[in-house]
Amino acid sequence: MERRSPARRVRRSVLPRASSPRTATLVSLDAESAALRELREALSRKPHEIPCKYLYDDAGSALFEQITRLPEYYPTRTERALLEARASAIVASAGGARLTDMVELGSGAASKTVCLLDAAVASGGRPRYVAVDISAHALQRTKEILAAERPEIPVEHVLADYTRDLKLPARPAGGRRLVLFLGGTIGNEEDPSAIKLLSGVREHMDPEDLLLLGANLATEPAAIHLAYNDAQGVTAAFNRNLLRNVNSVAKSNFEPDRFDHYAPYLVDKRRVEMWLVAREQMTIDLGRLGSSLNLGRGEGIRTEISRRFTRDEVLRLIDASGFTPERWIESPDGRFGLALGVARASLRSI
Ligand code: SAH
Ligand code: AVI
Repeated sequence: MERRSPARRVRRSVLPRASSPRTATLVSLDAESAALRELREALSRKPHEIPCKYLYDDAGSALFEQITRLPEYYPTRTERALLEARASAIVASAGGARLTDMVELGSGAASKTVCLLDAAVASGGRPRYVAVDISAHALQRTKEILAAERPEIPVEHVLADYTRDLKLPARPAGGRRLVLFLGGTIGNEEDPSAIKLLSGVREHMDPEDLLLLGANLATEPAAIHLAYNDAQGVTAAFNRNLLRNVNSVAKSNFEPDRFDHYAPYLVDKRRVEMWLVAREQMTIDLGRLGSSLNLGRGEGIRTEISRRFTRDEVLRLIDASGFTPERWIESPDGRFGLALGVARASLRSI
Protein backbone atom coordinates (compact mmCIF):
# COMPACT_ATOMS: atom_id res chain seq x y z
CA MET A 1 0.00 0.00 0.00
CA GLU A 2 1.36 3.44 -0.91
CA ARG A 3 0.91 6.35 1.50
CA ARG A 4 -0.43 9.70 0.30
CA SER A 5 0.36 13.17 1.65
CA PRO A 6 -0.90 13.96 5.18
CA ALA A 7 -3.12 16.70 3.72
CA ARG A 8 -5.04 14.08 1.77
CA ARG A 9 -5.11 11.79 4.76
CA VAL A 10 -7.01 14.18 7.04
CA ARG A 11 -9.57 15.18 4.42
CA ARG A 12 -13.11 14.42 5.67
CA SER A 13 -16.15 14.25 3.50
CA VAL A 14 -19.67 14.95 4.65
CA LEU A 15 -21.93 12.40 6.30
CA PRO A 16 -23.95 10.23 3.93
CA ARG A 17 -27.52 10.90 2.91
CA ALA A 18 -30.09 8.96 4.94
CA SER A 19 -30.74 6.76 1.90
CA SER A 20 -27.07 5.72 1.62
CA PRO A 21 -26.65 1.93 1.65
CA ARG A 22 -23.44 2.01 3.70
CA THR A 23 -22.76 -0.03 6.79
CA ALA A 24 -25.37 1.30 9.09
CA THR A 25 -23.41 1.87 12.26
CA LEU A 26 -21.29 4.58 10.69
CA VAL A 27 -23.64 7.29 11.82
CA SER A 28 -21.15 9.27 13.88
CA LEU A 29 -17.79 10.80 12.99
CA ASP A 30 -16.17 8.63 15.68
CA ALA A 31 -17.56 5.48 14.13
CA GLU A 32 -16.48 6.71 10.71
CA SER A 33 -12.91 7.38 11.70
CA ALA A 34 -12.75 4.03 13.52
CA ALA A 35 -13.98 2.34 10.33
CA LEU A 36 -11.36 4.12 8.21
CA ARG A 37 -8.61 3.11 10.67
CA GLU A 38 -9.83 -0.47 10.67
CA LEU A 39 -9.96 -0.67 6.87
CA ARG A 40 -6.54 0.97 6.49
CA GLU A 41 -5.02 -1.51 8.94
CA ALA A 42 -6.70 -4.57 7.40
CA LEU A 43 -5.79 -3.64 3.82
CA SER A 44 -2.15 -3.04 4.73
CA ARG A 45 -1.85 -6.60 6.15
CA LYS A 46 -0.29 -9.36 4.09
CA PRO A 47 -2.39 -11.02 2.88
CA HIS A 48 -4.65 -8.03 2.39
CA GLU A 49 -7.93 -8.28 4.29
CA ILE A 50 -11.27 -6.50 4.64
CA PRO A 51 -13.27 -7.36 7.81
CA CYS A 52 -16.32 -9.46 7.01
CA LYS A 53 -18.72 -7.06 8.74
CA TYR A 54 -18.39 -4.91 5.57
CA LEU A 55 -20.38 -7.62 3.77
CA TYR A 56 -23.54 -6.31 5.45
CA ASP A 57 -24.69 -3.05 3.92
CA ASP A 58 -28.31 -3.01 2.73
CA ALA A 59 -27.57 -4.89 -0.48
CA GLY A 60 -25.30 -7.37 1.34
CA SER A 61 -27.92 -8.15 3.98
CA ALA A 62 -30.49 -8.80 1.25
CA LEU A 63 -27.99 -11.05 -0.59
CA PHE A 64 -27.26 -12.95 2.63
CA GLU A 65 -30.96 -13.59 3.07
CA GLN A 66 -31.00 -15.02 -0.48
CA ILE A 67 -28.01 -17.22 0.41
CA THR A 68 -29.92 -18.72 3.34
CA ARG A 69 -32.56 -19.99 0.87
CA LEU A 70 -30.11 -21.55 -1.62
CA PRO A 71 -30.22 -25.34 -1.95
CA GLU A 72 -26.44 -25.47 -1.50
CA TYR A 73 -26.36 -23.41 1.72
CA TYR A 74 -27.22 -26.08 4.28
CA PRO A 75 -26.35 -24.30 7.59
CA THR A 76 -29.55 -22.22 7.87
CA ARG A 77 -32.00 -25.05 7.27
CA THR A 78 -30.00 -27.44 9.44
CA GLU A 79 -29.95 -24.99 12.35
CA ARG A 80 -33.63 -24.11 11.83
CA ALA A 81 -34.67 -27.80 12.02
CA LEU A 82 -32.58 -28.24 15.15
CA LEU A 83 -34.06 -25.17 16.83
CA GLU A 84 -37.60 -26.20 15.91
CA ALA A 85 -37.08 -29.71 17.25
CA ARG A 86 -35.48 -28.59 20.52
CA ALA A 87 -37.02 -25.19 21.23
CA SER A 88 -39.02 -26.34 24.28
CA ALA A 89 -36.04 -28.07 25.87
CA ILE A 90 -33.80 -25.03 25.23
CA VAL A 91 -36.35 -22.64 26.73
CA ALA A 92 -36.92 -24.95 29.72
CA SER A 93 -33.14 -24.98 30.39
CA ALA A 94 -33.11 -21.19 30.06
CA GLY A 95 -35.68 -20.65 32.79
CA GLY A 96 -39.03 -21.27 31.04
CA ALA A 97 -41.57 -18.71 32.24
CA ARG A 98 -38.77 -16.75 33.99
CA LEU A 99 -37.25 -15.93 30.61
CA THR A 100 -37.98 -12.23 30.06
CA ASP A 101 -35.49 -11.23 27.37
CA MET A 102 -34.36 -12.97 24.24
CA VAL A 103 -31.43 -11.00 22.82
CA GLU A 104 -30.13 -11.96 19.39
CA LEU A 105 -26.69 -10.85 18.23
CA GLY A 106 -26.34 -10.46 14.46
CA SER A 107 -30.03 -11.19 14.16
CA GLY A 108 -30.18 -10.90 10.37
CA ALA A 109 -33.74 -11.57 9.26
CA ALA A 110 -34.32 -13.50 12.55
CA SER A 111 -36.49 -16.03 10.73
CA LYS A 112 -35.17 -18.92 12.85
CA THR A 113 -35.89 -17.28 16.17
CA VAL A 114 -39.68 -17.35 16.12
CA CYS A 115 -39.83 -20.96 17.35
CA LEU A 116 -37.85 -20.05 20.49
CA LEU A 117 -40.17 -17.13 21.20
CA ASP A 118 -43.16 -19.45 20.72
CA ALA A 119 -41.68 -21.96 23.14
CA ALA A 120 -41.15 -19.20 25.72
CA VAL A 121 -44.78 -18.08 25.36
CA ALA A 122 -45.96 -21.71 25.55
CA SER A 123 -44.07 -22.12 28.83
CA GLY A 124 -46.04 -19.21 30.32
CA GLY A 125 -43.50 -16.42 29.75
CA ARG A 126 -43.92 -13.02 28.11
CA PRO A 127 -40.55 -12.59 26.43
CA ARG A 128 -39.26 -9.41 24.89
CA TYR A 129 -37.10 -9.79 21.77
CA VAL A 130 -34.02 -7.58 21.43
CA ALA A 131 -32.34 -7.67 18.01
CA VAL A 132 -28.73 -6.46 17.75
CA ASP A 133 -27.25 -5.94 14.30
CA ILE A 134 -24.83 -3.72 12.42
CA SER A 135 -27.22 -3.59 9.49
CA ALA A 136 -30.25 -1.28 9.56
CA HIS A 137 -31.67 -3.33 6.70
CA ALA A 138 -31.42 -6.54 8.75
CA LEU A 139 -33.12 -4.87 11.73
CA GLN A 140 -35.91 -3.63 9.50
CA ARG A 141 -36.43 -7.19 8.18
CA THR A 142 -36.52 -8.50 11.76
CA LYS A 143 -39.19 -5.94 12.61
CA GLU A 144 -41.25 -6.86 9.53
CA ILE A 145 -40.99 -10.61 10.10
CA LEU A 146 -41.90 -10.44 13.78
CA ALA A 147 -44.70 -7.91 13.25
CA ALA A 148 -46.20 -10.20 10.59
CA GLU A 149 -45.69 -13.49 12.40
CA ARG A 150 -45.92 -12.63 16.12
CA PRO A 151 -47.38 -9.13 16.58
CA GLU A 152 -47.86 -9.77 20.32
CA ILE A 153 -44.09 -10.01 21.01
CA PRO A 154 -42.48 -6.66 21.97
CA VAL A 155 -39.40 -6.02 19.84
CA GLU A 156 -36.44 -3.70 20.52
CA HIS A 157 -33.57 -2.92 18.18
CA VAL A 158 -29.97 -2.13 18.91
CA LEU A 159 -28.06 -0.86 15.89
CA ALA A 160 -24.50 -1.63 16.95
CA ASP A 161 -21.23 -3.32 16.14
CA TYR A 162 -21.20 -6.09 18.77
CA THR A 163 -17.39 -6.21 18.69
CA ARG A 164 -17.17 -2.61 19.73
CA ASP A 165 -20.12 -0.69 21.12
CA LEU A 166 -22.60 -3.23 22.43
CA LYS A 167 -25.31 -1.90 24.73
CA LEU A 168 -28.24 -3.97 25.93
CA PRO A 169 -31.47 -2.78 27.52
CA ALA A 170 -31.59 -3.51 31.26
CA ARG A 171 -33.01 -6.89 32.21
CA PRO A 172 -36.35 -6.68 34.04
CA ALA A 173 -35.96 -7.37 37.79
CA GLY A 174 -36.18 -11.07 38.60
CA GLY A 175 -36.09 -11.96 34.92
CA ARG A 176 -33.62 -13.96 32.88
CA ARG A 177 -31.92 -13.30 29.59
CA LEU A 178 -31.16 -15.74 26.84
CA VAL A 179 -28.59 -14.35 24.40
CA LEU A 180 -28.67 -15.99 20.97
CA PHE A 181 -25.69 -15.98 18.65
CA LEU A 182 -26.83 -18.18 15.81
CA GLY A 183 -26.05 -18.97 12.20
CA GLY A 184 -22.48 -20.09 12.81
CA THR A 185 -21.43 -16.42 12.82
CA ILE A 186 -18.92 -17.15 15.60
CA GLY A 187 -17.01 -19.11 12.94
CA ASN A 188 -16.29 -15.85 11.14
CA GLU A 189 -13.77 -15.10 13.93
CA GLU A 190 -10.41 -16.57 14.88
CA ASP A 191 -10.25 -17.94 18.46
CA PRO A 192 -8.80 -14.83 20.17
CA SER A 193 -11.37 -12.47 18.66
CA ALA A 194 -14.18 -15.00 19.22
CA ILE A 195 -13.26 -15.16 22.92
CA LYS A 196 -12.93 -11.38 23.10
CA LEU A 197 -16.36 -10.97 21.49
CA LEU A 198 -18.11 -13.54 23.71
CA SER A 199 -16.37 -12.28 26.88
CA GLY A 200 -17.50 -8.76 25.95
CA VAL A 201 -21.07 -10.03 25.62
CA ARG A 202 -20.68 -11.85 28.97
CA GLU A 203 -19.82 -8.53 30.62
CA HIS A 204 -23.23 -7.21 29.61
CA MET A 205 -24.98 -10.23 31.13
CA ASP A 206 -25.89 -11.11 34.70
CA PRO A 207 -24.87 -14.41 36.33
CA GLU A 208 -27.46 -17.10 35.45
CA ASP A 209 -28.27 -15.48 32.09
CA LEU A 210 -27.72 -17.90 29.23
CA LEU A 211 -25.97 -17.96 25.89
CA LEU A 212 -27.11 -20.13 22.99
CA LEU A 213 -24.32 -20.38 20.44
CA GLY A 214 -24.81 -21.97 17.00
CA ALA A 215 -21.72 -23.39 15.33
CA ASN A 216 -20.96 -25.11 12.05
CA LEU A 217 -19.29 -28.49 12.56
CA ALA A 218 -16.71 -30.22 10.39
CA THR A 219 -18.39 -32.30 7.68
CA GLU A 220 -17.88 -33.41 4.04
CA PRO A 221 -15.56 -30.88 2.34
CA ALA A 222 -17.51 -31.13 -0.94
CA ALA A 223 -20.76 -30.08 0.76
CA ILE A 224 -19.03 -27.18 2.50
CA HIS A 225 -17.39 -26.09 -0.75
CA LEU A 226 -20.73 -26.05 -2.60
CA ALA A 227 -22.35 -23.93 0.13
CA TYR A 228 -19.91 -21.08 -0.67
CA ASN A 229 -19.79 -21.66 -4.45
CA ASP A 230 -23.45 -21.82 -5.42
CA ALA A 231 -24.54 -22.34 -9.00
CA GLN A 232 -26.52 -19.07 -9.20
CA GLY A 233 -23.53 -16.99 -8.09
CA VAL A 234 -25.34 -15.36 -5.15
CA THR A 235 -22.38 -15.88 -2.82
CA ALA A 236 -20.06 -14.38 -5.46
CA ALA A 237 -22.34 -11.33 -5.68
CA PHE A 238 -22.41 -11.10 -1.86
CA ASN A 239 -18.61 -11.18 -1.77
CA ARG A 240 -18.13 -8.57 -4.53
CA ASN A 241 -20.73 -6.29 -2.96
CA LEU A 242 -18.38 -5.81 -0.01
CA LEU A 243 -16.18 -3.68 -2.30
CA ARG A 244 -19.15 -1.43 -3.09
CA ASN A 245 -19.69 -0.94 0.64
CA VAL A 246 -16.00 -0.15 1.14
CA ASN A 247 -16.15 2.33 -1.78
CA SER A 248 -19.10 3.97 -0.11
CA VAL A 249 -17.37 4.24 3.29
CA ALA A 250 -13.87 5.12 2.07
CA LYS A 251 -14.63 6.82 -1.26
CA SER A 252 -12.25 4.31 -2.81
CA ASN A 253 -12.52 3.09 -6.39
CA PHE A 254 -12.55 -0.71 -6.25
CA GLU A 255 -14.19 -2.15 -9.37
CA PRO A 256 -15.94 -5.33 -8.12
CA ASP A 257 -16.26 -6.82 -11.61
CA ARG A 258 -12.48 -6.96 -11.96
CA PHE A 259 -12.31 -9.49 -9.10
CA ASP A 260 -13.02 -13.22 -9.01
CA HIS A 261 -14.90 -14.78 -6.10
CA TYR A 262 -12.72 -17.58 -4.70
CA ALA A 263 -13.94 -19.57 -1.69
CA PRO A 264 -12.13 -22.86 -1.08
CA TYR A 265 -12.68 -25.08 1.96
CA LEU A 266 -9.25 -25.64 3.50
CA VAL A 267 -9.42 -29.11 5.01
CA ASP A 268 -6.31 -28.72 7.18
CA LYS A 269 -7.52 -25.44 8.68
CA ARG A 270 -11.15 -26.59 8.79
CA ARG A 271 -12.39 -23.35 7.37
CA VAL A 272 -13.69 -21.72 4.24
CA GLU A 273 -11.72 -18.67 3.19
CA MET A 274 -13.53 -16.19 1.02
CA TRP A 275 -11.29 -14.13 -1.24
CA LEU A 276 -11.63 -11.53 -3.98
CA VAL A 277 -8.86 -12.11 -6.48
CA ALA A 278 -7.67 -9.47 -8.96
CA ARG A 279 -8.17 -10.61 -12.57
CA GLU A 280 -5.39 -8.29 -13.74
CA GLN A 281 -2.77 -5.95 -12.36
CA MET A 282 -4.46 -2.86 -10.90
CA THR A 283 -3.92 0.17 -8.68
CA ILE A 284 -6.84 1.08 -6.45
CA ASP A 285 -7.27 4.61 -5.12
CA LEU A 286 -8.23 4.07 -1.47
CA GLY A 287 -9.81 7.53 -1.19
CA ARG A 288 -10.25 8.57 2.44
CA LEU A 289 -7.82 5.87 3.60
CA GLY A 290 -5.20 8.18 2.11
CA SER A 291 -3.23 5.68 0.05
CA SER A 292 -3.47 3.37 -2.91
CA LEU A 293 -3.31 -0.41 -3.17
CA ASN A 294 -1.38 -2.21 -5.89
CA LEU A 295 -2.58 -5.70 -6.72
CA GLY A 296 -0.88 -8.01 -9.16
CA ARG A 297 -2.87 -10.38 -11.36
CA GLY A 298 -4.01 -13.27 -9.15
CA GLU A 299 -3.37 -11.37 -5.92
CA GLY A 300 -6.25 -11.48 -3.47
CA ILE A 301 -8.00 -9.80 -0.57
CA ARG A 302 -9.37 -12.12 2.13
CA THR A 303 -12.92 -11.06 3.00
CA GLU A 304 -14.10 -13.79 5.39
CA ILE A 305 -13.18 -16.96 7.19
CA SER A 306 -15.95 -19.43 8.04
CA ARG A 307 -14.77 -22.09 10.46
CA ARG A 308 -15.98 -25.64 11.03
CA PHE A 309 -15.63 -26.71 14.68
CA THR A 310 -15.67 -29.87 16.75
CA ARG A 311 -18.03 -30.11 19.74
CA ASP A 312 -15.13 -29.82 22.19
CA GLU A 313 -13.80 -26.70 20.49
CA VAL A 314 -17.18 -24.98 20.81
CA LEU A 315 -17.53 -25.94 24.48
CA ARG A 316 -13.96 -24.76 25.21
CA LEU A 317 -14.73 -21.47 23.47
CA ILE A 318 -17.75 -20.67 25.61
CA ASP A 319 -15.99 -21.85 28.76
CA ALA A 320 -13.03 -19.57 28.02
CA SER A 321 -15.47 -16.68 27.57
CA GLY A 322 -17.14 -16.99 30.99
CA PHE A 323 -19.97 -19.46 30.33
CA THR A 324 -20.32 -22.87 31.94
CA PRO A 325 -21.45 -25.35 29.29
CA GLU A 326 -24.89 -26.66 30.21
CA ARG A 327 -26.18 -28.44 27.13
CA TRP A 328 -24.98 -29.57 23.71
CA ILE A 329 -27.45 -30.24 20.90
CA GLU A 330 -26.32 -31.58 17.54
CA SER A 331 -28.15 -32.04 14.25
CA PRO A 332 -28.69 -35.70 13.23
CA ASP A 333 -26.28 -35.25 10.29
CA GLY A 334 -23.61 -33.82 12.62
CA ARG A 335 -23.26 -30.64 10.55
CA PHE A 336 -24.42 -28.11 13.12
CA GLY A 337 -24.30 -27.81 16.90
CA LEU A 338 -25.89 -25.58 19.52
CA ALA A 339 -24.14 -24.97 22.84
CA LEU A 340 -26.06 -23.59 25.80
CA GLY A 341 -23.90 -21.95 28.46
CA VAL A 342 -24.70 -20.26 31.77
CA ALA A 343 -22.99 -16.96 32.56
CA ARG A 344 -20.61 -17.54 35.48
CA ALA A 345 -20.20 -14.98 38.23
CA SER A 346 -16.48 -15.03 37.56
CA LEU A 347 -14.97 -15.01 34.07
CA ARG A 348 -12.47 -17.71 35.08
CA SER A 349 -13.29 -21.30 34.13
CA ILE A 350 -13.41 -23.98 36.82
N1 SAH B 1 -28.24 -14.79 12.68
C1 SAH B 1 -28.72 -14.72 11.29
C2 SAH B 1 -27.84 -13.84 10.41
C3 SAH B 1 -26.41 -14.32 10.23
S1 SAH B 1 -25.54 -13.27 9.09
C4 SAH B 1 -28.79 -16.11 10.72
O1 SAH B 1 -28.38 -17.04 11.39
O2 SAH B 1 -29.27 -16.26 9.60
C5 SAH B 1 -24.56 -12.32 10.20
C6 SAH B 1 -25.37 -11.17 10.79
O3 SAH B 1 -24.54 -10.52 11.74
C7 SAH B 1 -25.76 -10.13 9.75
O4 SAH B 1 -27.10 -9.73 9.92
C8 SAH B 1 -24.79 -8.98 9.99
O5 SAH B 1 -25.34 -7.71 9.66
C9 SAH B 1 -24.51 -9.12 11.47
N2 SAH B 1 -23.18 -8.67 11.85
C10 SAH B 1 -21.99 -9.00 11.28
N3 SAH B 1 -20.97 -8.42 11.94
C11 SAH B 1 -21.55 -7.68 12.94
C12 SAH B 1 -21.03 -6.86 13.96
N4 SAH B 1 -19.70 -6.66 14.08
N5 SAH B 1 -21.88 -6.29 14.84
C13 SAH B 1 -23.24 -6.48 14.73
N6 SAH B 1 -23.79 -7.26 13.76
C14 SAH B 1 -22.95 -7.86 12.89
C1 AVI C 1 -22.89 -15.21 8.67
N1 AVI C 1 -21.95 -16.30 8.40
C2 AVI C 1 -22.09 -17.35 9.40
C3 AVI C 1 -22.04 -16.82 7.03
C4 AVI C 1 -21.07 -18.02 6.88
O1 AVI C 1 -21.49 -19.03 6.36
O2 AVI C 1 -19.93 -17.92 7.32
C5 AVI C 1 -21.71 -15.77 6.00
C6 AVI C 1 -21.59 -16.30 4.61
N2 AVI C 1 -20.53 -16.16 3.85
C7 AVI C 1 -20.74 -16.73 2.69
N3 AVI C 1 -21.91 -17.30 2.71
C8 AVI C 1 -22.48 -17.04 3.90
